[in-house]
Amino acid sequence: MRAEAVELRRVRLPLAEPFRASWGTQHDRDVLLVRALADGAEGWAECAAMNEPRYSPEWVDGAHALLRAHAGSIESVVGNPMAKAALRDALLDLDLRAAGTSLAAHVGAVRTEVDAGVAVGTADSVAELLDTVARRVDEGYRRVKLKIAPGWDVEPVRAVRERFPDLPLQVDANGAYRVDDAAHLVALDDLDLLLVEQPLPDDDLLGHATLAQVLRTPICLDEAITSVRAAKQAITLGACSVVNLKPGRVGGVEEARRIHDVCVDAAVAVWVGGMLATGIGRAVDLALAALPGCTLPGDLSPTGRWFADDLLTEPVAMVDGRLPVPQSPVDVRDLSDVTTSVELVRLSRGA
Ligand code: NPG
Repeated sequence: MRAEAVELRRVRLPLAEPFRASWGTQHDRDVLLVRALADGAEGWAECAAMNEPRYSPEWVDGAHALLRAHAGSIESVVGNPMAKAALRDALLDLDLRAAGTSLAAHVGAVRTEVDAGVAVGTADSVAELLDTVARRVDEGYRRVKLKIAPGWDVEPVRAVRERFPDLPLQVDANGAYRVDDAAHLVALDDLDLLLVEQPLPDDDLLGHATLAQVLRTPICLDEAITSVRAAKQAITLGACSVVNLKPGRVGGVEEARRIHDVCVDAAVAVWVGGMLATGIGRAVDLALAALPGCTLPGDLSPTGRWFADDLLTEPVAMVDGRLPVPQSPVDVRDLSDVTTSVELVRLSRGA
């Protein structure tokens, strides 16, 4: 279906708890929503770009400006995968709604529910970290990921492992180490971790391949996997044996599906990452997590984990540590009370 225009809508949502990453602490999420419009029909997507460009070069104001200026010719734009993903996935949602096909069916989902996993940020003390992890385990999450950074790694992770000997546990460095840290990181090998995620900077594939020779713990890449080509290179170089799939990071759900397929062919395990998604983005994440190659639990939590009051959709609830995979398009509620701006961009070409 040919879209005539896209609505670019910004909503500001307070986070139910602060999000602490190595690059800072965030208290709210300024979300860009894209609504594709055609002949009375609509399609929705959420842009993964964050308030600030600290996880990757994109940020919400940049993605917004890019789509305002280039929505009609997005396929000739270089880079900017999160902005592209938002537009492409809104257009895909428009088509799927019109066809009455669920995204889960479209991508080839093979499960109707998936295991929930949770990411736990750095803490001020090991005691505080243990309390947080205990709370998450009580809530029923089936896997916990701990953020690590130089100065906050082996000791806190060991404490969590000692307190929870059977907990499926993994760590994420968001690129905070250098290959020279290999001798230090090797201590993680005794802690029975599922994987260590993106230990080195996103452009250091060779460093990851070197590290993979030294560590027994499987290396997973996140930031480094920006496309099918990047995935093939990383796998061929031996830079990773696990891949974190995020549709925003790779330019949309179709590229994410292709990366999944490349990983399955190479016997590389896949799981779906999270970027503080509202119910709109979460539905996409859940459909991908139901693919056959997604054999590890994702960073997938109920919507209430990040957004206590301001849900954009029906809440996604966790039951017995699992989340349902949506079988129909999400119902987006009236957003007027959380909208900070809205504009219409006509698509004169392509799209
Ligand atoms: O539950 O959605 C979630 C958050 C999981 O911590 C999480 N994601 O590095 O993967 C990550 C991290 C992240 C969050 C990255 C926001 C970028 C933005």
